[in-house]
Amino acid sequence: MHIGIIGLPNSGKTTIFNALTRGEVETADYSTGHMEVHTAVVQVPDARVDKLSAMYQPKKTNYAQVQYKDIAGLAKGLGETGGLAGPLLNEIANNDALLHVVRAFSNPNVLHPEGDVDAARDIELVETELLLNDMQIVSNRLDRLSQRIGKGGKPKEVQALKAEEALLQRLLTALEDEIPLRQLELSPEEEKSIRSFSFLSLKPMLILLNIDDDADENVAEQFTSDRPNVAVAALRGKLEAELAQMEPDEAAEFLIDFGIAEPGLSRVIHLSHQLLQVQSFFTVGEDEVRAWTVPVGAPAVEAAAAIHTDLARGFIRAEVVGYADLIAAGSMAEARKQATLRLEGKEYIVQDGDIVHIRFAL
Ligand SMILES: Nc1nc2c(ncn2[C@@H]2O[C@H](COP(=O)(O)OP(=O)(O)OP(=O)(O)O)[C@@H](O)[C@H]2O)c(=O)[nH]1
Ligand SMILES: [Mg+2]
Repeated sequence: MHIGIIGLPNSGKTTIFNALTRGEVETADYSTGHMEVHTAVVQVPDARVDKLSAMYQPKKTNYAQVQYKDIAGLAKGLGETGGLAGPLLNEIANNDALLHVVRAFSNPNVLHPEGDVDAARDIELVETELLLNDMQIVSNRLDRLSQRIGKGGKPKEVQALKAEEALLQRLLTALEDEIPLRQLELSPEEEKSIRSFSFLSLKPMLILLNIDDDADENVAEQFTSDRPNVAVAALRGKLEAELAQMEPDEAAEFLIDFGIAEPGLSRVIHLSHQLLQVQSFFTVGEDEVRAWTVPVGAPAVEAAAAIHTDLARGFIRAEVVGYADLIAAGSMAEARKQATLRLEGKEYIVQDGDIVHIRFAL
């Protein structure tokens, strides 16, 4: 799962990035003029993995991973002037979801590019940049399509080009009405056909209000909308960044003192999972206990493919037991006796927390 952190200058993107990545070593840190990108991969905290690992005492324990990219350089007017082109655009486009950091902290010493703090305005401002960027891509493609269609060709090809034109026209109409593409109802085929454009407003977005240390996280409710593929949450960026630097004992005390129910890191990950409609399944053994991420609704054969394409190709059966059932049984052998361990076929819909063992032959 790749998540790109975007937002206006000084909104606290890097602060939030540090909070989320807990001072993990940066795997990339480069600056090209006004663009700067930090990348970090973090393990998804999961108590179930901890428990399975305690049960199996494996050589390796691997949590699911999330990659965060802190992408600086998104300023007002970039989408319009085509400034989102090139490396910056690629950095934003190469993510499964966007984490939009919105300034909601007051600190007068930190300059706001728009002059004052207004979260609702900033949310729209950044959204507009994404829309304008997509509009430009769609218009360019439509121009080229109409030229291609004008030239004629085999009926089948022309038909395909016209179908694409109709779809892109629909997208353009939405964008002109300031409707982000993530709000459209697209069929899986339509989604597939536009995937290569990497539209920014199509990406699920988590809006993260960066609030003051003493502010109430419930402010997020004011902004919560029923817009599809958008979630809103509030995080005390500076506080959470400090928290992320602490030793576990100290951090636990800090959480209680500040009434933080769940550290930002896990909250943001959980929200991202919901937003992206993905879930975890596990593989266990003496060698390795490992969490894997698959879309909600994925069949067993897709879970197999997530592990290795060979497992999907040679898929015979999946041995499956629910997490709670395995813990209740205490071992795979006992789960088998209790018949909570089942044999499932390719079409079985994987459930969150399933422990899966793929039987395969090549
Ligand atoms: N009080 C307060 N200050 C914050 C908070 N988050 C960030 N700041 C301050 O705001 C300034 C900018 O924070 P950054 O995290 O660098 O912001 P940014 O969005 O990465 O900025 P650019 O990369 O320049 O676009 C710093 O001085 C931070 O200390 C917060 O939650 N509360
Ligand atoms: Mg920054």
